[in-house]
Amino acid sequence: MLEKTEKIWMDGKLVPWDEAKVHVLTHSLHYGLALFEGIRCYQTEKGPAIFRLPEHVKRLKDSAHIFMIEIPYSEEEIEKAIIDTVRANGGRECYIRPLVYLGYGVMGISSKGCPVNLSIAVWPWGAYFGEDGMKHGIRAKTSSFIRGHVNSNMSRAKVTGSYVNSQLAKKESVSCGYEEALLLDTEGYVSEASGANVFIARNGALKTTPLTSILEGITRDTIIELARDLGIELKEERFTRDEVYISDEAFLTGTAAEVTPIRELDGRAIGTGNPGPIAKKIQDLFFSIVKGREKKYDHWLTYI
Ligand code: PPE
Repeated sequence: MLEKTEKIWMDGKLVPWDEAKVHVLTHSLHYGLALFEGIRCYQTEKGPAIFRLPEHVKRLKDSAHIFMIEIPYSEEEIEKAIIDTVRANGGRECYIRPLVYLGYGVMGISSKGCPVNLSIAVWPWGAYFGEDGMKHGIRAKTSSFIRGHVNSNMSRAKVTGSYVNSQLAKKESVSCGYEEALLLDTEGYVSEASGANVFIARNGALKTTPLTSILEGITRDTIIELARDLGIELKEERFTRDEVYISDEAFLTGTAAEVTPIRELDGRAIGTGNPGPIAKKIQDLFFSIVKGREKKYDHWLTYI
């Protein structure tokens, strides 16, 4: 169950958690178009810090631009509102969820004239797959549902509608006893997980899906930069599900998932069936960075 915090930012005001409500005829509730972000604030020795805040706010703006929706706030105003919300909730470690939605006043698919609203909520959210998944890796299943065509839902946008597909895949995997779904693209190559990007490692080199059918993950971008800095070869190249089967290692990246090893796909152990050395090295560095312990990457943190 969701753990309540105190205040939620709604269109410029911080309102008590229980009063952050919308009308049932809110446009986005009916037609599945809202833009959102997932951001994490970590506790560091220098106080709370938000990881890659400007990049997340820029992606929110870009998502809205793709759908021709004008957010009535600038990027600076949204960043400030996010910081204010975290502060208003005690500056604790949290997951931050900004949501741009089409509000109340217009019905019909053409949302012309519909108000555009922004809300920002924060809540504590530990390891996405639990501490055990983070440490020992998770089991995934290739989904019978595929990721949409690149001209279907617009993969560069973090749009709620795309998560209908994610939910189908996730429910299928979970009901079959797995923790996560691996979705393929329209041509049958690996795309991404229901809520995270995918990396594999073979013979000491990393591969991740190119930016076609996937969300342009900010954690993915982070890991690409870290791999390069660590001198690990990395290719952004399509790969098949059987290449995952015969990989030495595989892992997921995402704001919620952070860096989570995948230990099994479709009943086949990946490598030894335990998190491998590359995944562990990257995971350790990632957590050291978000906790503010790596000077070199401190520019990714907004201390609040
Ligand atoms: N692909 C998808 C489909 C996705 O939803 C996410 C994030 C990513 C890739 C990774 O993106 P990034 O967070 O920028 O590295 N998924 C968000 C929602 C998860 C949820 O269950 O809700 C997240 O991680 O915040």
